[in-house]
Amino acid sequence: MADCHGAPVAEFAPVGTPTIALVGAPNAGKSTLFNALTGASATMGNYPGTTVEVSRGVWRAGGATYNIIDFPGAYSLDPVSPDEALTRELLLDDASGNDRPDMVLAAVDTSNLARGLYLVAQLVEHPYRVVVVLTKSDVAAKQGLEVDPVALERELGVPVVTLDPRRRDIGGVAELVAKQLQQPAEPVRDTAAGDEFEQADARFEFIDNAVAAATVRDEHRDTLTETVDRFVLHPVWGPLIFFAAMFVVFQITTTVAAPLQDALDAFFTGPLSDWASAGWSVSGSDTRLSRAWLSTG
Ligand SMILES: Nc1nc2c(ncn2[C@@H]2O[C@H](COP(=O)(O)OP(=O)(O)OP(=O)(O)O)[C@@H](O)[C@H]2O)c(=O)[nH]1
Ligand SMILES: [Mg+2]
Repeated sequence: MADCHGAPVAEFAPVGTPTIALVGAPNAGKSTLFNALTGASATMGNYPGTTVEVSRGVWRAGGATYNIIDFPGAYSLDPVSPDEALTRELLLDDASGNDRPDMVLAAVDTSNLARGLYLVAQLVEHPYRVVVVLTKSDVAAKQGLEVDPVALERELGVPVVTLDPRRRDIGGVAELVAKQLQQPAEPVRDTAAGDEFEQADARFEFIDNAVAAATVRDEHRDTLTETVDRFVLHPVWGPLIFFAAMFVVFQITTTVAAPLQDALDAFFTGPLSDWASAGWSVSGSDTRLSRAWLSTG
């Protein structure tokens, strides 16, 4: 929808419209997906009772309409930031008194699969309908990594779809969301017995198995950053590179900067000063005064 100037404006869905929470690790592509789904017609504002800003929009997919809330990035439901606290509060504690979302769309960066799946591993222990959207498969492919969404779906127990939200190719996700909303909201996995550390260990094991089963190609090629890191973070080469870099900086500030400083100094006290005093004398000013002023600087 657009206003009379062609700019997108916020839409409001009728009461009773299903609400979908868009969650995932920071930088997973949530907002890009949100824009693709809603056509960027969003309202921004603090989530009620918090200082955390979220975007809300309406997604029209075929005959269906959904409210979408784009959450800030969260790696897990164990909050270490206000952003993560909001995700937990809304999805689990419901202490804010706001309506619980009917479904969760979890964006997971394929090139950081294990890291992105921790939140999913926690979500499937709760009574939620979850759909996983694998983003950045192009980035993963460049690193030699390819993930099979069907195998991942089998391992996780929730639907998985691969898409590039920048291309707005979102047909697949609409179908999965419509299907999931027909299903009862119930946990897919039991939370492991024991304390929170034992539960976290069980999730890591679950994720490792899922990643191993779903990875169809892993010819990991180092990115430029990883190659540089291998040298500069090396216990022997790292300090040597650091001292070499410091030496170069020191040399630049002394041997290279000193002649430049001298040249600038000579220019200001020589030709520039002569030119300015000549100009002043032509205009009738006191040449001796101006020359004295310029040479003292
Ligand atoms: N190459 C590639 N880039 C993508 C893809 N999806 C999203 N991006 C890019 O990833 C960057 C981060 O995307 P966002 O949508 O802002 O990520 P986010 O999850 O909303 O990030 P936070 O709100 O900070 O948690 C942007 O530059 C996107 O264009 C993808 O499938 N492939
Ligand atoms: Mg975002």
